[in-house]
Amino acid sequence: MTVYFPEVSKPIAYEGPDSKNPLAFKHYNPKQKVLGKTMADHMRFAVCYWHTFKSGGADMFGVPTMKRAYNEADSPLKVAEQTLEAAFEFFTKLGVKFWAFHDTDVAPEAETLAETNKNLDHIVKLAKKMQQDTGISLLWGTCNLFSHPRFMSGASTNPSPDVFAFAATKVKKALEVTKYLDGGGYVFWGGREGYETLLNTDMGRELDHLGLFLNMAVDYAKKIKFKGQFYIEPKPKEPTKHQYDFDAASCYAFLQRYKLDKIFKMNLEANHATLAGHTLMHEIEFAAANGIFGSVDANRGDMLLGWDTDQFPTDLYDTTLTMYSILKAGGFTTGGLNFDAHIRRQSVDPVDLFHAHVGAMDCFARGLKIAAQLHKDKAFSKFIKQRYAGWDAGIGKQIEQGKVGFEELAAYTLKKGEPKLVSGRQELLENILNDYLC
Ligand code: XLS
Ligand code: CA
Ligand code: CA
Repeated sequence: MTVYFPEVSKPIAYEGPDSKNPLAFKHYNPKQKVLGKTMADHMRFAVCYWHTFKSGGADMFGVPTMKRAYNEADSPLKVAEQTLEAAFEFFTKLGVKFWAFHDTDVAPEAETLAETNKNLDHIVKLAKKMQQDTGISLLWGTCNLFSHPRFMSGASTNPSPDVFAFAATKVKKALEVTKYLDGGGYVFWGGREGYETLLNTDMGRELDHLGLFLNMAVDYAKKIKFKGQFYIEPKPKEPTKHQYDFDAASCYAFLQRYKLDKIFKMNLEANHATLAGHTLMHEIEFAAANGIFGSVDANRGDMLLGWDTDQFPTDLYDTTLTMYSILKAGGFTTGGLNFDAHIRRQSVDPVDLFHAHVGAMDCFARGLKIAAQLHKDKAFSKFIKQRYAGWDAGIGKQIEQGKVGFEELAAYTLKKGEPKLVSGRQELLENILNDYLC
């Protein structure tokens, strides 16, 4: 069997914080228990197929920079087979238990959809065997409804019903494939479900079509007995100027309107939160507060750039706060941390893929340990509890219990007078966070 990553001869091991080996974990010890659960179970790391194996460093100004042995073959199907082998070698050496892919990442598109589906069937059969042999599972499957020119004006929100039908046909197949691979979930990212200009767009009609489409997907999943979790992935812009699934809050409003809020959860991406003017922590806490927190695409943007750079997460401040909110939300059930990130154009060597993933996993492991300590010590929750204590008794309790209305509150206020100013202690809390980080 061909070895595609000879630079890494054995699985990446945990060597502890003093190790100087760049290809070892210094903090991620999969079996180590944190708050009663192993690190592996807390984080459920997944490698994403599209960035890690299919993006070759191309950008708008230049062709791919990265050469990969698995791309050398005389037919696209052979390339797909080799890439799959390389992917499972990579997952195994890295020690992750999950992967994620779009239909078009794993199998080549042919002249007709029927032939494309044949390619897909061939590849997923091989993938099923590799999953069985390695114990690696599919975190979620999805369908690419944005790259082909037919989807230039959207998929389910396309002005043409023929494109809607085409997209439905592709999602039908992707759901079957995800079920076949025992996928734990299925993601809908609305790649081009949005608009460039309202001058040519019937927004209300497009939203109705998106709602119809997702309901059809739910019906079909029931029919084929696909039990995985459905996720919707917010992103405010790019590729379209405005995307309907803008952020967790707008997705939640949409899901409620189309009676999907009990079925879908959120797949939240760090970089998308940034683009929406939020933090990932905000998105997770909003989702958790509304019972729709599901999974995370772990990456980061660049605060100096306004686009989706999909970089590997290496900022300890971010990973700590992400893990803090995930722990607060009760942790993952079906979801996980999927590295929806790609190495930079200049990181041309296959070993750079390992450096990126090892560093990101370690950064999350450190974040988890710090976040767990913050929770254990109630570093912030003690303060928050105290801050809202007024609601646990007296007038606060009466308001929460619906026992008083405007008249009672007016009588109360006129008697009590001006409320006392209470410090929010932001600077103190930020200092406490820094104390835990260092
Ligand atoms: C693109 C999205 C995409 C989804 C899956 O910005 O992040 O990769 O995660 O379709
Ligand atoms: Ca994503
Ligand atoms: Ca992204």
